[in-house]
Amino acid sequence: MPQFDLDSADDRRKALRKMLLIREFENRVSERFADNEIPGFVHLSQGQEAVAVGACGALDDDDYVTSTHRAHGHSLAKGLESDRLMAELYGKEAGYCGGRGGSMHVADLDTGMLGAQPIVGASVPLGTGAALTAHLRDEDWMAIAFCGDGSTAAGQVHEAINLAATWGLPIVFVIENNQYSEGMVFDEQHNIEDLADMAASYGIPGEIVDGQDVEAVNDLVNDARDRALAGDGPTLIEAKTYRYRGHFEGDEEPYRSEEEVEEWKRERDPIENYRERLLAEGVIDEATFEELRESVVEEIDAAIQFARDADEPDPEDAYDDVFAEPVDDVERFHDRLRADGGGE
Ligand SMILES: Cc1ncc(C[n+]2csc(CCOP(=O)(O)OP(=O)(O)O)c2C)c(N)n1
Ligand SMILES: [Mg+2]
Repeated sequence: MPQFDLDSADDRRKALRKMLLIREFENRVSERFADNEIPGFVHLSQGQEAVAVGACGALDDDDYVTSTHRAHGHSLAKGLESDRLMAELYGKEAGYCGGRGGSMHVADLDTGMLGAQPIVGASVPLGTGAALTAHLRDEDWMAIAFCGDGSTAAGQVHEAINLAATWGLPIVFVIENNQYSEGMVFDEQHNIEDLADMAASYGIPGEIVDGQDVEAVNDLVNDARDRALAGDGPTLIEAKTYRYRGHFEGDEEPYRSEEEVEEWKRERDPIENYRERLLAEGVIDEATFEELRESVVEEIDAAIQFARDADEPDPEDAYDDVFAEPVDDVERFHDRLRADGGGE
């Protein structure tokens, strides 16, 4: 069953809270990073919350997602807990990857989060591999591969989408078009206006959605998931969105104006717009909204405290989890591929 049914008032409040949680998580990460409390490198997604929450809200617990270097929103939206995610960013043992991964490598197989991928484009073949697993095992789950607009100029993205389309795999490709790839503006990198048009070259449906509208994203991904599970193959969705922060924390952003950023915040903010809609439709009142806001602040206060108090990893364990166990049913996969006419 999908995480959210956005016909239900309760689930609409949950979707709003989840977007607020992601916003608060990242605002606080930005502060803690500036204070040198969080090591490494962080990429934030404020402004893009409706894509993560709308898309992951259409998924069942058994479904998987793969993500990019900008993964906090996808991780929280899929169901990772804010405290263990924060601890991972702090490099602590209690983090999802024992503090070895940090912001750009967080993964939790139990929650269906197959991993943030700092190699641009890598989320797409990884998600396609997950979908191939579901297909070969005849299992009833699917995957979403999130990727950025910039990643669609990378070869592995096309190779993977082509295979997924040709083999009819149960996957939805969600391109978050936030209009920038590091400091490169969209039209310096692409000769088409809408990345959804790429879908025609693979013979799969391509859809454009307002990435600032959580319910529109959710509707479209719900339909695409149904197609995937019915054996009708992948869908490519382009969500038009915008990131408020620089490419990374510390980016001086010479490639865009402050006015542009302010206009998106003022006119197109996914949380403010959803708040107004739910107020207008009587799903929340101001007091309920305040309670939701306070509850996410409390949750993130606790997550930061948890991360600060957690132990450092033991250097003795540095080589644990480096090598994977062999997959025991690899022979069974070979048999199935041979029966399908390939895989020698
Ligand atoms: C293969 C590869 N090339 C280059 C980089 C450096 N790099 C990191 S993020 C990024 C831009 C990605 O843009 P996009 O896919 O639009 O994602 P966004 O940052 O906008 O979320 C680049 C070029 C990388 N990490 N991996
Ligand atoms: Mg981008």
